[in-house]
Amino acid sequence: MSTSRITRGNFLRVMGAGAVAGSTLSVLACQPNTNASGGGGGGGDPKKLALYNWSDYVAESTIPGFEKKTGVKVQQDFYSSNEELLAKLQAGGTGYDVIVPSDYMVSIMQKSDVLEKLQKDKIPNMKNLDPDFVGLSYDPKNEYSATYQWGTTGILYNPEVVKEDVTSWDAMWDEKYSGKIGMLNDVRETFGACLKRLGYSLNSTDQAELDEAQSELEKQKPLLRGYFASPEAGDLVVGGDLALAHLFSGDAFSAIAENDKLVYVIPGEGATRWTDNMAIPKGAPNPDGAHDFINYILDAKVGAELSNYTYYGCPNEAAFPMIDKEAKEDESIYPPPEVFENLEVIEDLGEATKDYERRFTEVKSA
Ligand code: N2P
Repeated sequence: MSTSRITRGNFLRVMGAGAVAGSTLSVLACQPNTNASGGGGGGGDPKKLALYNWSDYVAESTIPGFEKKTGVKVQQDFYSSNEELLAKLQAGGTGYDVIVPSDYMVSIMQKSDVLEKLQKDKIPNMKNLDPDFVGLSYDPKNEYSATYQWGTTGILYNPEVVKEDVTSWDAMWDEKYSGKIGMLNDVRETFGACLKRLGYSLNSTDQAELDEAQSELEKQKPLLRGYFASPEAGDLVVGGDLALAHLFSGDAFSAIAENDKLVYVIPGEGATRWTDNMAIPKGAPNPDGAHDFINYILDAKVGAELSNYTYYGCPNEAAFPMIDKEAKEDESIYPPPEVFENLEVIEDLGEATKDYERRFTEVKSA
């Protein structure tokens, strides 16, 4: 297992996006967690912590470091979309202590009453967060969440098959690559990419715009190899099954670590910029351990190790001086202003969420 993710710089290629290299992360042992959760939380084994996270989202040192420091053993399970995480929590009894929802999902979860309020006095390292990542609209007082990492969702492609610079989402609709295109199995991301391609906001609730996006996704579907989870899409590009994949930036960088000819781009029409956050689900068996874990992640050194490994954006101001220079200078991680301005954050659309879900189900079953 390699410890350094950054082996070379291969900077800005297309529309402010570049490619970087690093090593892949081996996923920690994953076993289903079957602890029952009690109503008000607590009551679990204080020496165990259940983390429910996106895959490839901790450094090699992150969990062993916490276990060594606290004597608390961490069990990690994985999900691949915010909607999967929400469904799991709503089904109840997950026994998870810490989860990592994105921006809009923090808002949905808070309204759905599945989150515990954070006890800020137990998270003194909150002060390390960059002010740009504190008090965001989805949780203005950080009552429920603390920022973990941030990144983008774009396109990874193989230039040996796609012999033109990819600058637009149009590439994902190009018949030349029929059968070699993968989109995310993620309602907001996939509708979002399509809405951006059409020049609309990825938070649109305009029925005419959504009808148009749905019809475009239905047209795209026969060209697709499928809808995938992001890490799987990266693997399929590496393995040659896909020429173009819609995926999260860090998963693209993991794929590039295996084949440095691959390129990650943020299409010119714009894309998603997301912020993921640590939160504690209602009924967490070990809320004290959960607060300790959140505080540990927000430590400057731990935060730097995390972002140096995941190759996502570091929201920890105190950690920033320890972020690898190559990463800091990489515009596919920290996009320049003209690219950044084109990125949009997915918002909680309230009732319209159901409309998106119905439409995505229709697309997938078309
Ligand atoms: C981590 C994926 C992060 C997530 N591999 C998207 N919000």
